[in-house]
Amino acid sequence: MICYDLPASPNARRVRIFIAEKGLEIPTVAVDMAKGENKTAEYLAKNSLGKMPLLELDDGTFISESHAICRYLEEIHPEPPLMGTSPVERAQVEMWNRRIELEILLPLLNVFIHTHEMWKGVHTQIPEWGDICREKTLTSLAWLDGEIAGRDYIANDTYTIADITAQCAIVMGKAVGIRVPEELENVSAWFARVAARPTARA
Ligand SMILES: N[C@@H](CCC(=O)N[C@@H](CS)C(=O)NCC(=O)O)C(=O)O
Repeated sequence: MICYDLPASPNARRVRIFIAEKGLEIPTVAVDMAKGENKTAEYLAKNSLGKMPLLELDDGTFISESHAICRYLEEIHPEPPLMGTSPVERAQVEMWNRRIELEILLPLLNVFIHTHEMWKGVHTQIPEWGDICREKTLTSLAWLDGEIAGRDYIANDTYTIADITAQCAIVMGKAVGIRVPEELENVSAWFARVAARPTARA
């Protein structure tokens, strides 16, 4: 197996942390977006969207989309479970992961894409949209703070992919000056908890 990686990417980081939490060793290839390596014919043949992360299996199958990659790894290496173990748990982890993707990761990505230097000339930037997404992110963090009151982790009482998605989003937020406001005590405590895990810097 090979994992095509983009070191600065929150989505690629989600997969790296997932792999580390599973205790797996999967060789990675860093794709240099600045050099256009993800737009070469060779890479586009592997993933026609030219995005990372991307998992190549030993039989030549390619799996893109960070959640799909994690799902595959969870199926072949169920321990420790990171996506729930019963039908209800699996649904709740999925629900929370989706909520975090849509309510926090997506607006943060938009802040990044529409306001950060790195994306100048790569994607059309609409800074006003970035500002709207910045506000949306802060509203969503306040919502999450209420939701996780009394819980150590986001989806249930164990660490799951929903936590991984949220911690990667928050790490990326720092690059665009968005930090968890101090008054959001539940999110702050949760982030300190997940950031202290040995895998957090994967
Ligand atoms: N939904 C995809 C998103 C993948 C994605 O957008 N990756 C970004 C980095 S975070 C990328 O490779 N962008 C390259 C480009 O847009 O040219 C996932 O979850 O893996």
